[in-house]
Amino acid sequence: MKKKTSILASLFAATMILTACSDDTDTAEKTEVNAVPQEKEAGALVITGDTVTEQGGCVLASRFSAGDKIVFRNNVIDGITNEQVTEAKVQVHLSTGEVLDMTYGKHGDDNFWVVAYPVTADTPTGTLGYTVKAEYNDQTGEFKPFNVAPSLLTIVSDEVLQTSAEPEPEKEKVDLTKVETNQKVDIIGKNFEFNGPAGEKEFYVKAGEEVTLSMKTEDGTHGLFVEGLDVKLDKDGSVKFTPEKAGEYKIVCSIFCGAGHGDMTANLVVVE
Ligand SMILES: [Cu+2]
Repeated sequence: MKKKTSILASLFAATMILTACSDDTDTAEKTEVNAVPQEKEAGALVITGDTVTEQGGCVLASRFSAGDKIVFRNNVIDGITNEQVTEAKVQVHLSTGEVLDMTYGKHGDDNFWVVAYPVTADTPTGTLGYTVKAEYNDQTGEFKPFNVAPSLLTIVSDEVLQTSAEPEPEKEKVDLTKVETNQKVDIIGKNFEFNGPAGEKEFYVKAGEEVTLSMKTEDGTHGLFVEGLDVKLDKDGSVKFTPEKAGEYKIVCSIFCGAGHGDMTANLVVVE
């Protein structure tokens, strides 16, 4: 009976994590990713963590389908000092045999270990087992999710997850021959959007002419990446490049910044 109580308590703790994602408010409490504490041995690393879906932002998830990304988040605590270990070998071992290296960094208001695993059409459906293993000096630690169905990761086919999502509204057709272009693109990054100074999300530039792209972040930590052009800014500043081919290039955030990371998009439209 005692054991049952502690499992229930853990599950309750896991549901509390949802509130840990409000990293866009200044008052957000600093909450550790702390879903399922493992047993602690003297001198052993203690690993705690959870999984979230990138598509839905920082929402706890255990069911994923193609196109989504599983984001593993973990704390690795030194069993001797009780401090978070920031330089260690931390890896997610998947039941598919794949091994993912985790990196330590700041996400929203918290620092923890993270790695994202893209689910593709080739990812086998069914249960996806995983173990997080850490090595630091002569300490090691391991984290496994509870071996009960609701705690395990499950890859489901698209149809299963298909919800009655509203179809995206058709974009207004812009006459690209008449559009005003500006080779100076200024983007403001904040939790969780990229905008121009007037709130715009589409930036029109001429092909074959140099573009100066700059980013300034107002809150959060963001990087800027222009898909298809291989242009990026890892921090505030500017970069010059000359787009040769007309087309629409998606601007995305290159740093996993927490809830709403996937919403951070804008468009660079290169016109002839
Ligand atoms: Cu971001």
